[in-house]
Amino acid sequence: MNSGDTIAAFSSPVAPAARIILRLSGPEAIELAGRLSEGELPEPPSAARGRLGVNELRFPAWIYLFGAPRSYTGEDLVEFHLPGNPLLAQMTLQYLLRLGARLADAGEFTARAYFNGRIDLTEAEGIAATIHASNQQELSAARQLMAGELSRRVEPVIDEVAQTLALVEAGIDFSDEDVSFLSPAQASERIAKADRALEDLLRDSARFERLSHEPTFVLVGRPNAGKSALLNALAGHERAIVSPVAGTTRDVLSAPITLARGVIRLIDVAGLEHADELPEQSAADPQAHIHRQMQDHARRAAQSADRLVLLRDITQNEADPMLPRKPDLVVLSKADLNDSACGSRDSYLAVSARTGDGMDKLRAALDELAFGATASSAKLALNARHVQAIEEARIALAHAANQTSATPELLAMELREALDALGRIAGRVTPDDVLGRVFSTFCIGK
Ligand SMILES: Nc1nc2c(ncn2[C@@H]2O[C@H](COP(=O)(O)OP(=O)(O)OP(=O)(O)O)[C@@H](O)[C@H]2O)c(=O)[nH]1
Ligand SMILES: [Mg+2]
Repeated sequence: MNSGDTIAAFSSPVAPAARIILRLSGPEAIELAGRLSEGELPEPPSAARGRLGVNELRFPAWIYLFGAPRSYTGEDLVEFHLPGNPLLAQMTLQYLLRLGARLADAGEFTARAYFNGRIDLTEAEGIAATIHASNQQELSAARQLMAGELSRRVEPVIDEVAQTLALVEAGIDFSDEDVSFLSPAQASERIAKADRALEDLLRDSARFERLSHEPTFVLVGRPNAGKSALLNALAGHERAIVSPVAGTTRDVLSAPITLARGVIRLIDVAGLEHADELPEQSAADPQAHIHRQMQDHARRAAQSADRLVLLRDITQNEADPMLPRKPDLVVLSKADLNDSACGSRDSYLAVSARTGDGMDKLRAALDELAFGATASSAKLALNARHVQAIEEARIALAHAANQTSATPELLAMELREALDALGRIAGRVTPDDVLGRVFSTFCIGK
């Protein structure tokens, strides 16, 4: 990444559309824009409707000029809003590359913004998270990160630890004199306060890794409970075979289900049986072998699911199958066949894949299980890097808390370690490999 270059890339999809956006950033950006433009360009910051000349072609475009350092990247930056023709857009980019611009790497515009001090590392990660967000909750969590919310919450903790460290170091410098800057009790109190703030931060946050994959929901139940019929009804198409024969589903099947706030992956597996119902183990019997494998696969899928949904046939009075853990939701199937003989089952969600009864309620319940209660406020998104830094800081603080009455040098060392870890969150002391990882998750043009 050489910030002396002028880089160019599309920052919108290159597809037939109202506009295609081409970005140019670096020391030559404004000069190159001038060479493309037919007329004189106004001084930045400005927006001008002009005509561009690319090879023999002349066409209108909006040209936005931003002067360093007041731009997204902190450098001279130009945005061309081109007519939405992909061929024309590609020709314009190629032309700029021939004039001396270089094609931007993924995330390079944002990396420049970081290196020029326009944003800190957590804001850069927020931008990446926004690009990759696949549901509303992720989007609002990413927005908060982008807006610098994490840095704002870590900043007071850094101040607290830094002040404590300064007082401890002052005590070391003046150890010959009879002055005390910080009593052990005061040191403990300050350390405990910093640690509490970090604990709160972890508690109030969503782990981005956990949110950012499609949550998996496994449908479990006895054979013939109606699992495959329910999968089909939720998916809106015939994904799985449905039949009155128990043991229809053998493999693990799945379909994406779009709910109000995002997409989950719903997995349908073979009906689970009780251990005593399994056919006699006989190595020679291929049927028994298949049967065991079906049960194994189903149990393994249930074990690794994010959420377990147990389906009970409303017309049967059967014991539930053995499950690897308590189900997150119990649903009664075939509600259309319900008769009063089955007694009151009001406390469970009853649905019918056949008539669609109860399906809206089921969708709402799945949505809540996947994306949290609707009323919950947008959480702050933490990724693995943030969590690791916060946890390292807390370990150092715990060590420091044990050293408040010991030699001040040891206490200072632990506090410095906590400060280092916290500094890494906003990228104050960040090694190159961490930066590489952060920016590699971007797409080109950002
Ligand atoms: N009336 C009614 N019948 C249903 C409903 N859902 C499923 N069935 C019937 O119940 C039988 C079993 O349905 P499946 O979806 O194949 O059940 P399953 O749980 O996938 O069964 P296995 O794959 O064999 O474990 C079929 O005959 C379905 O037509 C429903 O909501 N109402
Ligand atoms: Mg099935």
